[in-house]
Amino acid sequence: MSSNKTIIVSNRLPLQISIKDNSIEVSPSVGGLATGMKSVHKDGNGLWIGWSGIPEEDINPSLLKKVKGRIEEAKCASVELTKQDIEDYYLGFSNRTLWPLFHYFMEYTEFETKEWEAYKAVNEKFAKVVLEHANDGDTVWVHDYQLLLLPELLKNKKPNLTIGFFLHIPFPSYEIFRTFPWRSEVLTGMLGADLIGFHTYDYERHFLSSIKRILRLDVNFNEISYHDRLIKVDSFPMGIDYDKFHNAALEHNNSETEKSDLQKRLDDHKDPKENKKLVLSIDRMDYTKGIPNRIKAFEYFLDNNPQYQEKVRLVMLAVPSRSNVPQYIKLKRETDELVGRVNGKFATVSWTPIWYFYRSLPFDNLIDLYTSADVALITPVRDGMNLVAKEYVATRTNGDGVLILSEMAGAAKEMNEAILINPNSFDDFSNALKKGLEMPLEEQQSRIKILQKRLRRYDVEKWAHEFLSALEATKELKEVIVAK
Ligand code: GDG
Repeated sequence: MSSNKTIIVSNRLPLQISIKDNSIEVSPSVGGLATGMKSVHKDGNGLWIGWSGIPEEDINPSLLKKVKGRIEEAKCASVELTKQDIEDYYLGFSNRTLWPLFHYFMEYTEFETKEWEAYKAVNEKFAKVVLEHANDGDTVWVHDYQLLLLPELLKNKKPNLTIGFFLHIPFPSYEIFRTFPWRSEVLTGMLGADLIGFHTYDYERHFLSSIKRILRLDVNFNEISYHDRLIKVDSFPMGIDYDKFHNAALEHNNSETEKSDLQKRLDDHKDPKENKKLVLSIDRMDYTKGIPNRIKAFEYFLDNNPQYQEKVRLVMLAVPSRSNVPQYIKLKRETDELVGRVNGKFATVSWTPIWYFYRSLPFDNLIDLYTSADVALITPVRDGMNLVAKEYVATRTNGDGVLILSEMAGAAKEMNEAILINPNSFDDFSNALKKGLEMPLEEQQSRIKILQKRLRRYDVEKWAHEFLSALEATKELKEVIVAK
């Protein structure tokens, strides 16, 4: 039996760590990535490397030793980051440069040399920890835009590692990417991987176009020749933990399950006889998610369809995110003002058009929202994939419900049975919402059924498995090249 191991690397470890009065609590975090990786990570030889979420300065050396021990018990290893690293590499270069640039927000993109230097230094910190744990023959799967340089740093030191890289956000078109001062360094950083994966074929195409035009490398279909190596590029649309969401919804709909307070309030507004309906949106509070546009479009809809006033409520959950980056502070202010304006304009004694929550809710409440929504309004202006759209569909255990989805989300590529819209067009928006609210039950059911079938088949475990199988196959490619 091979003793080679698989190492997963991401900016954050899949753990919630809290320290109070010298006592340490470690619990697993429940994000999509952690779920997808569960079987890979639990496997005898699995290891996950990332930042613990606690700045180096906040732990004294003896406590750090204990924390590291606890992290090790969870089959993880931590990369230590200082407050300055977090400021310059994470909040700075990752979230004020790469995130806006890759989501086509040029006006928000800052090019700061100091932050680029910090980004390089932190990628080296990650490389150091990975190299301490990785042996020749091991497989390393690197995740996302915070670690674009890591594949090359690893490959240079240990060419016999098999390295995969997956980008969870869009890869922008060449015309955007060419504006980036460190474009060549980032591309060669990624080329340390043997397999590079994206959510969609379009992101893959954009990446290959930049490889050809910036690095002038030979690209043959989806293979890049680079020095004496062949690098594979492919798309792997990420799925969700379908059973978890579907089963939670079944449990929720069971008449014996006690209703939460939130559920009771949601029920208050729903009344099919009176045509009273709930429309739902859930996102991180991020400018890529199109929140202000959605509120303005909802106002436009109510203005143009007065018969829906007092009938339709938009329940909008915006989860706090990166709330110390200036553009996020501005977005929060704008959202608060717009919600206030629309509610002030239309509200009556018995109806508030927008129910706005700025917080994170526990999983059970998330299920309350998904199962109660007649329509889900998922309208990012740019989004790598968007898992919320998929989770909504998975919870529709009665087969009803309508998904309105932005064409700008990667998920739109696999979810043709949703009502797809251009989120920049208020008319598109308003027509889609009217169509969704009026869609006959049979049509809802036939669309949801097809979507569910697809999501159930290609869930997050399958996604992880397909990526790793394709990565494994690159080893054979390597052997053929060596044999030549
Ligand atoms: C990035 C890319 C890509 C949300 N609110 C609560 C909560 N959530 C969970 C949802 C969902 C997740 O957060 C959000 O995932 P998304 O995919 O929608 O968005 P990003 O965070 O921007 O993720 C994205 C993804 O990476 C994966 O590759 O799809 O395009 O931007 O799972 O359920 N969970 C709980 N409470 C909340 O209040 N418990």
